[in-house]
Amino acid sequence: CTQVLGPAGVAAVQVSPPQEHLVLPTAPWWQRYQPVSYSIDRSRSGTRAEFVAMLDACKRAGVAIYVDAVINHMTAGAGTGSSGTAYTKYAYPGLYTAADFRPSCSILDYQSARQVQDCELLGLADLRTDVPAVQEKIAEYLIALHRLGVAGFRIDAAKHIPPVELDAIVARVNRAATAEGRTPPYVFGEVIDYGSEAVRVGDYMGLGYASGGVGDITEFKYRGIGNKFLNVNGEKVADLSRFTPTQWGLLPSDKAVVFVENHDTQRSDGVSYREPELLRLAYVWLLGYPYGYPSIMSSYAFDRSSTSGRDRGPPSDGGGNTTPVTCVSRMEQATLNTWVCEHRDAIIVRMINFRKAMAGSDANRPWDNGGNAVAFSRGDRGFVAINREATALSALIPTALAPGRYCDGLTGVRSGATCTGLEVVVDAQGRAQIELSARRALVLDRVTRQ
Ligand code: QV4
Ligand code: CA
Repeated sequence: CTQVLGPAGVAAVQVSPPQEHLVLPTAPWWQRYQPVSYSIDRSRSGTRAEFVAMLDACKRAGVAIYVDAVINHMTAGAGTGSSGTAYTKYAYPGLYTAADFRPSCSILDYQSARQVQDCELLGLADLRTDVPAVQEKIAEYLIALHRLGVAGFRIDAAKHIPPVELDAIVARVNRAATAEGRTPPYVFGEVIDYGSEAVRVGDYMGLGYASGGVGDITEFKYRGIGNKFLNVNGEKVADLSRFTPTQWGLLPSDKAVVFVENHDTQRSDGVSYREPELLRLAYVWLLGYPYGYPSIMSSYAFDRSSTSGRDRGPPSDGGGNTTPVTCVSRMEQATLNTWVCEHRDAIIVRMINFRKAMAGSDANRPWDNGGNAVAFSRGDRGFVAINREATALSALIPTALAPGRYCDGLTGVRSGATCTGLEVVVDAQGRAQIELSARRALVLDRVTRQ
């Protein structure tokens, strides 16, 4: 927060579930998605004091923290949690007893909303989120975090919690915040909806509003942009020049949390640090195009070709505790068990700046080459060009920019008459002569105009 995120202009960071969690000998990353209690005294990331120190440092740097809130379920078995709590699947000392869980059943049919919401996701004990006492315990957990300075929550497995019940929980949190003089937290639900199941993103549209809060939803369909960059199934980058949220059946822009990949999807397929050039270009689109609230997945390197590789937790000590993070200096250098830290990539950081500079401007003047190059303007203030071709691009492209000489925001900075990177001339008709080598992008901002 102090050295990287604050200076880069990052608004917020989503952190891993901080509560007490399941502990297994192999310490897979997903331990943290099986809560044992709502204590934050000890997780694999450290102690409560360390968590609070992080919150304070980030707050000072102007960076908000969003917590991944695992509130649909507890664990799938029995054991001792990361803070030493002994539990069984339906009994968590001082917190939940068997009566707080729904009758056990499996989710077999995603066409049945009732099954999806009232049965056990992955065999995880499903909380009776319809019961006020359970709602209150979950809300107390979130309220305690909010009091500490947590600014928002990702609601894990929101699709598995009936919207009215989730809204009742969020309302408790919002009302407590208002009563105590704090702004209600930002909340967004993880609802995976590719368009073919009973539960839809639209079911969660009003989340938190009745109680004065703000609620968004993850928009997984937008991951489709990754396929354009990977060229899977004949898809190509030029397809994006005709992109509109309605045509893709997406949520309205101001409701959608979007990403190239998240911590789940990055384990199966999708564009990743393994193809750094493509990943950078996908981020130029994600951050350059005005749709949704974008998030950047920051990872450690792992092998996605085997189950044990996919399950592998972050670099840890012998006790399964995450060790302090050291980032590789470039994505290209990532090797097994190192931190990739995509969020530090120079292109991605410059795109964060560009996105902020362009806030409030539309996308217009779409252009493409019919293949793997695309371009568009942002209001009359900016311009984005992406060349994913294996060869150089040379094209005269219409823009909404005023004539002049512009300095590419991805490779250079303007100081007086000098541009330290690529310079682009926009002619009297507003056309830009774009020369981009293979798999490169550029962005122009009118503040660099000479
Ligand atoms: C296994 C079997 C089950 C069996 C169960 C019971 O697969 O069929 O019923 O045992 O014995 C881990 C294991 C998983 C195991 C489960 C319970 O991987 O094999 O089930 O534990 O022991 C993360 C991981 C999961 C992990 C889970 C709990 O991704 O692999 O499961 O944590 O530790 C849907 C949902 C969506 C969800 C997504 C994964 O709609 O909400 O599946 N995404 C979120 C998180 C995700 C997290 C969870 C939800 C659960 O983003 O990271 O799952 O909190 O699409
Ligand atoms: Ca449920």
